[in-house]
Amino acid sequence: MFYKKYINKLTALLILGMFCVQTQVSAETEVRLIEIYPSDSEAFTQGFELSPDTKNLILATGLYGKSSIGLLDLETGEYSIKANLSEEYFGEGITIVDDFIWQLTWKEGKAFKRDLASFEIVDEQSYQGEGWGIAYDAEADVIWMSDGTSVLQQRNPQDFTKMAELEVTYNGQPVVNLNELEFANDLIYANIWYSDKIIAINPSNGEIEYVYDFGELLQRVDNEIADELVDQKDVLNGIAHIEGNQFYITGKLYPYVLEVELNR
Ligand code: DDQ
Ligand code: CA
Repeated sequence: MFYKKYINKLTALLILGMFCVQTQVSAETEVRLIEIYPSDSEAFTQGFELSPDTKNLILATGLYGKSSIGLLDLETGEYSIKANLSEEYFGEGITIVDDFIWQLTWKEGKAFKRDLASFEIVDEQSYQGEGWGIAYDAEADVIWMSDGTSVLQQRNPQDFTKMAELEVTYNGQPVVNLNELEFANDLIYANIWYSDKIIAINPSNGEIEYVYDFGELLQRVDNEIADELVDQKDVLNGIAHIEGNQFYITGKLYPYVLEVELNR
């Protein structure tokens, strides 16, 4: 029958197509668990950073009336709040620049600049749109900021003025909901809201170079810990670079922090 050869051609095309997609997305990555630490399951984590002297793990939380910034002790899982935001602000990402911290707010269009040692507000700047994640590239001396769209904003780390925009894409398609950020290894690492994946973005063209899938690991850890706090946890959100390919990872209302290696 005449259509059979078309079916064969179609099948061949389909297989070829599948192969192309496969080869495009198959950059091999590995998430390797090093250690599990306790955390505060009441912390609605929105920002996560290791201080430059690696002595303090700084955490910032969200929700109206509950937004704060403070230190997380990995030995005990205790989160000690150093400053609270007033209740009209929903706290978002944080990043350290020299001896200060920028802290974003969700829909309030305000970035607070805090002293790294005292956490006191020393300046505040306004921006258009929402604030989600933020990360500092010390080498290029620029800030990267996410706002829930697929476009990252590059900002001046001193006065917060907007310098440029970068559309983030995967195989040419824009990727939205970029959340907590971290700059390391010449890449912008990002959580994606309501995803168990962390992506690594090339800052020169916005292309996602690596995808780290935490789904299986989180399932394994949750099964192991198996208490009700694990069931109450929200979305993966919190990337703090240690050194090389080592990171601390956590999420909103997570009772734990994972130390992992993100290998390519
Ligand atoms: N954002 O962080 C992704 C930008 C916004 C998160 C908003 C989550 C609202 C949750 C409200 C829960 C009330 C218990
Ligand atoms: Ca971070």
